[in-house]
Amino acid sequence: MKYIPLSNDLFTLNRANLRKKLKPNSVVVIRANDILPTNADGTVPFVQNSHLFYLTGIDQEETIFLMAPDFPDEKMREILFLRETNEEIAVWEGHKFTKEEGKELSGIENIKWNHEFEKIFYTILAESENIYLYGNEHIRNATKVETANDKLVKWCMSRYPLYNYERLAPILYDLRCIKSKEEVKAISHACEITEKGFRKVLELIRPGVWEYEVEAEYAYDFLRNRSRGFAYEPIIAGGGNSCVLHYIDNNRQLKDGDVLLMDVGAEYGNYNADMTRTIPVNGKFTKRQRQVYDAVLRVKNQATDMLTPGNAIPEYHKAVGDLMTKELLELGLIDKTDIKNEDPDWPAYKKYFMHGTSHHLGLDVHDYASVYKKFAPGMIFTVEPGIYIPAEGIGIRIEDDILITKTGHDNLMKNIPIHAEEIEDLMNGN
Ligand SMILES: [Mn+2]
Repeated sequence: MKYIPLSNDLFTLNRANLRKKLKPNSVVVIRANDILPTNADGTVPFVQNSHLFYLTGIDQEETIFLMAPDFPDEKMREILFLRETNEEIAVWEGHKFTKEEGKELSGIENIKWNHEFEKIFYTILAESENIYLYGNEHIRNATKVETANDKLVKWCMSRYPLYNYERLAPILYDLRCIKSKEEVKAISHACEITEKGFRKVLELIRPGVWEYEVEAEYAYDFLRNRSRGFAYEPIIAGGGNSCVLHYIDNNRQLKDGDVLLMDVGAEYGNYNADMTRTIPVNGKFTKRQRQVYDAVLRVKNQATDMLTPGNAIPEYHKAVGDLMTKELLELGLIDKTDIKNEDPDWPAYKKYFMHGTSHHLGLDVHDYASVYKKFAPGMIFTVEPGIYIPAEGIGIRIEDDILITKTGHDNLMKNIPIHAEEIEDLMNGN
């Protein structure tokens, strides 16, 4: 990994918070994601299980974390199992964490090699009643792949069928949606790296540049700043492509008079930024583009004002829908009849703004918590309204990352240029 490790106080605090949520005589066990295959002997770059990282700070494959807070022998209450390295692994794959490093990164005292896991787990179970395991409960999770933790669940439940099983996911989702100071710092840093990339790109863009050249510029800047790279597949969408919500081909040439929509964020220390900016390819918005741009920006600003403690996603999304309806009327994209005849489940504004406005952001780009959970200090949300008009080849989305505070909110992207004139000035070297 390229980043400077986060303080192990963060992971120690996370474990302490989890401990408070467990039933008496419980065991928690969670393991690293698998390294996934591509073809032949190829593999996808390793991505750690975000919950295991949250509890241990360990960014390495084949890691297992075991916690049994009520176990009589204090030394056995928290154990981290690491992949045992050898000379061959050292030659082919390079360095793997030593026990000392595992301890330093995680704050966990008792570090074992992972071949010892089964025996120790069995010993701990002898004094336990409940076993907490992790299954992915994100409402949009639709993967067909069996994960390392899915396999652990199967193995554990067939090997030890007489224990009481509990779900780790709801507890971790609840804890993870409130970010600690250290986490806010990491996400803010990812936002700063994203800003650097954006400012560079503003100088580079002109008619004739290709979308992939823009993508390459961000990648260069992110890596130079100790980021692993993109937090998610970047969307670099010129002209009509800006209306394709998940456009990731990034293979077209930018044309005079077009807008360029860029939904791009840097990763840092496993934390993510999620930004969208839409700019004029030639450095000056047309009158129509500017009208739409300012409408989206007004909705974004008013939506941000509603990201305060006590509000919640369902009411919030409805209120943003009302703001958007007003703007679309002004732009002449919908009329009063459209609104009168609208389906309450799919209001008229959805024709031009068909996605949600906000999602949690953290170790996962789409961090997860119940949509009914009230906004609370420490939550970080994106705010990302858009208006997409395929008939005019104009798609505009503007997205910032917002921290909810006790008194309101703090925009973690407040330094990233957003006003139309500001963007035009920077593009024209003013
Ligand atoms: Mn987003």
